[in-house]
Amino acid sequence: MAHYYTEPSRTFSEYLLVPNLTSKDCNPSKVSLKTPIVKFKQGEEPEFSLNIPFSSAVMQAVSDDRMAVALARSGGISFIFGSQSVEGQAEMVRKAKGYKAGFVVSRSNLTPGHTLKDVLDLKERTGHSTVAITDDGTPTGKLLGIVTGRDYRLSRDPRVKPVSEFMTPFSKLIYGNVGLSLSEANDLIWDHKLNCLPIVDEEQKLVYLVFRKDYDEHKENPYELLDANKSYIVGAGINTKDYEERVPALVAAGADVLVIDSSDGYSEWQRETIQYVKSNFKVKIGAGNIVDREGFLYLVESGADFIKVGIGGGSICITREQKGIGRGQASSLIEVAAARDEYYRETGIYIPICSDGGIVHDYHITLSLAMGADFVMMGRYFARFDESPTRKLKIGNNFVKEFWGEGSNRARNWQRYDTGGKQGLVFEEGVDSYVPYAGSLQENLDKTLHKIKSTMCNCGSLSIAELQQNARITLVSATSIVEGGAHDVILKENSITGE
Ligand code: RVP
Repeated sequence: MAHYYTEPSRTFSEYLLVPNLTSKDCNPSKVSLKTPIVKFKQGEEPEFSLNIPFSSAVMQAVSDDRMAVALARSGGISFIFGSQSVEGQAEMVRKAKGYKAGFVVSRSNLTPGHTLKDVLDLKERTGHSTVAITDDGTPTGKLLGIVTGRDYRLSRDPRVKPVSEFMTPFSKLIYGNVGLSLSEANDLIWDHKLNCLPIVDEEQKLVYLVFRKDYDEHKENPYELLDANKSYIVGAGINTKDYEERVPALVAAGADVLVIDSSDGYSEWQRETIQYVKSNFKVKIGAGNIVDREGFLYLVESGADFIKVGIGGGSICITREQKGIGRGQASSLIEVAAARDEYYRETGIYIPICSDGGIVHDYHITLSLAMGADFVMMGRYFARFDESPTRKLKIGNNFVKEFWGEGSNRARNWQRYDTGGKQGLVFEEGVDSYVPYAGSLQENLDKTLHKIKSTMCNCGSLSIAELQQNARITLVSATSIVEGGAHDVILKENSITGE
């Protein structure tokens, strides 16, 4: 006979946190959100931790190299999407790893033979007023000079004037050599009143530009997540089909943490993939998604470094409707967290868990941490920002960003949903949609983090571990959910009704 669960499966919106005593020294500025992302032994430190408990989803519409840089800069991690060619994904990882905070690869380049008109056209196209002049017009050619807006007079200079006649030539440039630290570069910028400092190698080839404003920006990111070489920590998604080609390429490109991206991870395919990675590479690997104790233990015993929880809760996901599998995100998380704690008590090995999908309100993040998640993975949340890889469109009077599921026809990520047999997407498990455009990642993240920290203080907790220990969580009735929003008043236009 089939097994019947006695409790219905529940979502985050069915729960609330009940405040604990808040002591006078418990305030948001003192809260630490540092959290482990890979397994570790009792008494030891995990090899990788996040400074904020956020990861961005393994999705075409969410996690590319730009998102990876933006999120690592704020203390979280992106898992660059795997539903693309091995070369394409490895290139994104390489770009994100190669990005040195404050050091940028020059985006506007010309040769001395170009003209003032070419400079103006390029400025119009890119918006950059600093143009590097190299022998071959590439960002890594031999640096021959720099052109800025101060080098020409639009009222006097003919548009056909060659760049060689008005650029600041290399012999008059202040430049730095490869290996210079950002603060040394900044000293040169200040000492010589520069806006931009080129960095060249021993053959005078251009490597980076350092801009004054980027240094200031860098200083504002105390949480940034860096490896020992001061590159950002970068994650990447893999599947259980082409791992023998994909994993070596991702590791060679510098990926720090991999995750097997699958809608149902309780499978022998995942065990084989984990074992292949563990026996050939040092790179860390997470697995999932699972929704119960059995799935958790199976993947842990297969060697996974962290476990991802959740089936069917994603905003664009229709797996539950299409296949009738899944479980409410809160119920899944509560059961898996209990299994994780039991495993820790028995073995002394702590396995971080990631709650993936179904975060709608900021407080859902705090709830999931309180229920035992070490970090969350979000798609919709990040898709709304400037940094996501999709188009921003105006629909009616509102700006939106495109957002589609990995199981939609648009992404055609059949490997994520494959259970053996026919290779290809036979039916859709995700939709193609829009999400409201919300501006920059940093701005939104700051607000969300503040909310989380302030709720943690209501719960008398200064760290995620304390929250998990101290939290008191109550189920809410359908009528008390109504009570939680604005009710029995006539709302004025532009009132805040949600996030
Ligand atoms: P959300 O944050 O609610 O947008 O959920 C994102 C999650 O949804 C992803 O991390 C993934 O687990 C899941 N997903 C992605 N594509 C699809 C689909 O097409 N069904 N589901």
